[in-house]
Amino acid sequence: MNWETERVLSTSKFFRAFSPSNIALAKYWGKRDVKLNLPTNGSLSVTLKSFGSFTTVEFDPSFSHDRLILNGAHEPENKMNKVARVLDEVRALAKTSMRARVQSMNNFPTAAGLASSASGLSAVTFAASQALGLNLDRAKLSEIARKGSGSACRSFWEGFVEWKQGDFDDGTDSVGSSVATKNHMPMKIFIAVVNQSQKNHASTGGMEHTKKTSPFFKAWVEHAQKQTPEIKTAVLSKDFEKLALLVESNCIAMHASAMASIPGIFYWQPQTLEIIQKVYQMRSMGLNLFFTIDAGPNVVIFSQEDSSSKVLSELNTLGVRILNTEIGDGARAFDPNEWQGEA
Ligand code: 2P0
Repeated sequence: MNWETERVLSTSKFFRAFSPSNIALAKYWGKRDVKLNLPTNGSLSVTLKSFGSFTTVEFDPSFSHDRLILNGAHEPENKMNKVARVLDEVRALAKTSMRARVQSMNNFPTAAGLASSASGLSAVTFAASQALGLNLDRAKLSEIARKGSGSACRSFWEGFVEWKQGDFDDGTDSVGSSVATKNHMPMKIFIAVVNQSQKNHASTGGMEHTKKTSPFFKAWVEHAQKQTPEIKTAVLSKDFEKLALLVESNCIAMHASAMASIPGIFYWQPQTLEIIQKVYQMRSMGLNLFFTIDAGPNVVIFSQEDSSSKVLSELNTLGVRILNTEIGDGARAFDPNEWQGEA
């Protein structure tokens, strides 16, 4: 995509936004309200510096319907649900019925298994609201983005971000907020890319299936409700050792609840376990690191800076692609010259 040559009509309202992906240290896995994406437990994430969605939203009175061009390809209308939900919310606030053209490019490889719905839906929310002249604060942007995709509500802040479970039926108190800045607890982030194919169970369906059929779902929710505040405390007190144990336990409990569904959902592949073993081995060598795994086979490894060069050289012996980044900033405007293609 060439951002310079994209068509912008003289009558249109237009904005470009970059929004980063985020990786949960305390995971979201289960909804108490499917329509509003209200979670069964709070979660806490880290905002990624280098990987996210570069998104333009253009509203024009001449457009007859909403369109989404994702990584250069037109998406069929039946794949527009999440984007349309966000656009409808923004239109209602701006009191307009103009349709939109959304163009979004991810700079991370599709195979990286990063949450493209988190970066994509937060970018659409920010760009659409700015294009229509709404100067919404981050909490309001977070509330709107959550209705598109739950994890998107965490991409508006730098550093460490909490998404509160909330108590209200309308979800207005179930939004993200900043826990700590990106420099609070510096870490290197490595993504070990196990598999090139798309994941076999989309998160939305995977969560519902786990909730309906897994004998461990209730235990997972109780565990997560207890652990999320503990993970927040470990972050605030910069207790890396405690954080490592809690994050790995949270990840394994989430996956165990999904695996016990009927039929089971296995996101892990043999190499996923091999990398977990490698993390344990590196820790026994005195390196400071921990892992987490989202709804796919790839492993995300967080390393303290003093261990990171040794961790990277050990990871490179595994024969899988390793992407690396750091903790970064939340959603913002972008200049088209920033786009450098897929990492
Ligand atoms: C998380 N995941 O906390 C967890 C861990 C995947 C595993 O948030 O249905 O794409 O759109 O609200 O946000 C992925 O879930 O799901 C996710 P929807 P979403 O990062």
